[in-house]
Amino acid sequence: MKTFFNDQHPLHHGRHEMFRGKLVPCVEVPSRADFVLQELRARGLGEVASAPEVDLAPIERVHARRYIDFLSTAWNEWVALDPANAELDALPSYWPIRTFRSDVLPASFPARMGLFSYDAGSPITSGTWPAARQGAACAVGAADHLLQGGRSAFVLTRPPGHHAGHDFFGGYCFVNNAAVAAQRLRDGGVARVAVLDIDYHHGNGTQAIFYERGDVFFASVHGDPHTEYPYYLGYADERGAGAGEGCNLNLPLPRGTGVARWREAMAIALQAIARFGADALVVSLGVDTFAGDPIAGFTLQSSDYLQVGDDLGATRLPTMFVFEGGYAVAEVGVNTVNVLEAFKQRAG
Ligand code: SP5
Ligand code: ZN
Repeated sequence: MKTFFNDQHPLHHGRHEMFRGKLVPCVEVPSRADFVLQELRARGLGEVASAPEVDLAPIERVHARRYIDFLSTAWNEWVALDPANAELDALPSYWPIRTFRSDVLPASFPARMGLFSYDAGSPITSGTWPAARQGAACAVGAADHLLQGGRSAFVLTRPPGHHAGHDFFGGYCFVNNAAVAAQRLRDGGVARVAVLDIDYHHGNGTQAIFYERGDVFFASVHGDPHTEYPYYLGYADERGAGAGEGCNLNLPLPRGTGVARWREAMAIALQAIARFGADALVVSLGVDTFAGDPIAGFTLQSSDYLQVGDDLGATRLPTMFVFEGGYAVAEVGVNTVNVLEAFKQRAG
């Protein structure tokens, strides 16, 4: 399996996130990706390549121009507010909910920061944009690998992407790598693409991007949003709209769910993807379903990820994996590579 590694990822290095009234150390840290890379190499999973830098066109297929403009200038604008800000992460303080306007782009940078975000847990740092942009380049590289006949690929990048929407960041995500890849596959001639999201948290950004589309199926197994982040999306009654009616499947599960029930849910998602008639599969691979994850609530064990990879390999679809969450840093490499290695063994 060919890995597209984002070697720019350490440029994104948040210091703090807002959590229940306090600034606390970020859980989404650079060492996450380094542990996965180390494990990939130790187990000889295959070639590790970096992606050629791409222009913004494939990102603009998914994200709004004014949002990309915001991301690419955000750090400089943050420091321009006050030179002392160079030592602080940028976090939003104001949000335009419901009866506020979102068509007006305020001149104030803090106002724009709120316009383009939905939480205060996703700091922008000096290197957030170059890291996120290069992550999208890796997603494009992996999609192109499938378009050229490759059977599988892995995008090893951070920051993650599945919470980022058409014009907003949140949930540690800025550019939606899985969505960029799915759209790239469509633009390259793949008629029907499925995105399967198995991160602990619902992939609200990916769902929203494709919600009214009949050409990209979105399925997600995740913690029940009644109690779990991102709270405001990911319920079972969200089934797609317009041309996308029936092309969205949410399988929320309660905190404490173990591997048996979790695998049953993934099997239901895979059946729906087969019925849809997908020609290629993008897996948003978060391993924050692990029992030891510090911010999640399922109880999968490291060995269970071998079974997950085997289940995915049985679909026989050209498949690309995109790294999302997983915050038990010491185990994140083993858990991720267990999925990939078992997939490879099953799929050949
Ligand atoms: C990609 C992904 O997995 N995003 C998850 C975003 C979850 N954000 C909300 C969780 C807040 C917990 N962080 C505070 C940790 C204090 N111990
Ligand atoms: Zn997650």
